[in-house]
Amino acid sequence: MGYWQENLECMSIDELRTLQNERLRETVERVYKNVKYEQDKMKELGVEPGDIKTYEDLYKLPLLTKQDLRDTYPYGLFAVPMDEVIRLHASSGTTGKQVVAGYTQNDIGIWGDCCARALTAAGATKSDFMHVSYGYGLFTGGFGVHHGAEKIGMTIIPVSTGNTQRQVNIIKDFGSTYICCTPSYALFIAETMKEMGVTKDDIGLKAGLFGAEPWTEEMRREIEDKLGCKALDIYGLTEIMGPGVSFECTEQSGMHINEDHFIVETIDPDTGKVLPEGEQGELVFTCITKDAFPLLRYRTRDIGVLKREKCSCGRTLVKMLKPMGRSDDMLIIRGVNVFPSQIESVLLNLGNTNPHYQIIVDRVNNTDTLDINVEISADMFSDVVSSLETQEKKIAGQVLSTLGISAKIHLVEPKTIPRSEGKAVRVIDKRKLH
Ligand code: DLL
Repeated sequence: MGYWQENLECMSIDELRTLQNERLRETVERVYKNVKYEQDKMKELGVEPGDIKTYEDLYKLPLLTKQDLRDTYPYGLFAVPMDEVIRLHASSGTTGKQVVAGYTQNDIGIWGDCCARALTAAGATKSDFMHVSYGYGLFTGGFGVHHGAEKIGMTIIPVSTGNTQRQVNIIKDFGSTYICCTPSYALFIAETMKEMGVTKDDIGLKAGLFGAEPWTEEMRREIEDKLGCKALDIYGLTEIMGPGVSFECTEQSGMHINEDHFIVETIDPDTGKVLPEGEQGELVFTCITKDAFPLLRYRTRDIGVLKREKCSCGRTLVKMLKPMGRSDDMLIIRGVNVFPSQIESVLLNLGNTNPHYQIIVDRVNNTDTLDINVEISADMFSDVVSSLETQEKKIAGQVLSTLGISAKIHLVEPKTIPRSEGKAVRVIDKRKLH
């Protein structure tokens, strides 16, 4: 597989650090000058741009959180005059105000390059057909991948979300060879294909770039098996750029972070202290090439692990392992920390359930309850009806032995759990409503 920008994706660590330091100094200067809010925060800590000489000085800068974005809503952290901003995107967020991101022409160009790297790493060339099922609109998914595919010169099919039967027909008739959507939607497409009598041999997908939500290795295997293509991970967030902050190569062992554009740190989510590279912690990104919205030390809430090692693909960019979830998605159930992705692993490892499940947490008589609704696969459904209870007990046993908490399992009929065209809703925490 080739590279999109070999000189940048494969540079030596010394070259990388030199480039990062230069870009960091320039960005900090510019942000200090143009963003009053950041200047005030730095002054409060007694830090001046001159104190930030290398990436090792980053820890001196204040951390930014979603609250800072809310406090400056909508444009308070923009570093250019609005007439240079040619695009706005936003993420809805479940609580509070949405996050608004702005882009200059140059920012859009860099975004395209980052996504073109991801697509090229997946083997895409200008002869390929790019089926984009991420939403186009304020969500960054559709446009981000689109810009990347356009740079490469792929034949783009900007389907956006919705009307899944039509999506299947398009994949088949238009000859889509690459697809981008959330991993949960990929499985919904696979399910719809089956209902329509379309097999993986009737379509010509080579690979898909799936992201925007956490997903497990087990889910990867399901998608690869059902769609007959390689399933690669792509990560990003509106605040930093959108998709393409990091991407997987065909080694499928973590996502290369575009470090010439973003410096990554991991911090202890409780104390904010920087952790040594390789330790699990909250990912923090600093943008070093963005004009319009260059966040410095933005706390993502995503829990990840960095791996700096020689990758067989030849890229030297540090890799982040699949984020296991967000610290604010972590459930604390009877004192035990649980990520929905851990439950997903247990369920899919059992083999006879579908990757469609919903976790319901509640509090009854001051005790947390955990219920998991999980669909049993259509083929198994008729076989095991008589022994549903045995199956439920078996799954509960696995959950208990793997996660250390007891759960009530409810096996439900195929297609009874709501499907999503975007990010799947995996958890209903009723405790928050009380
Ligand atoms: O989800 C951007 C995106 C679009 C990424 C398409 C990949 C593909 P937001 O809506 O702002 O942006 O949500 C960002 O989604 O902080 C993570 O918690 C989660 N997330 C994104 N990609 C992944 C992934 C887009 N590959 C938030 N694995 C992030 C796990 C992911 N979580």
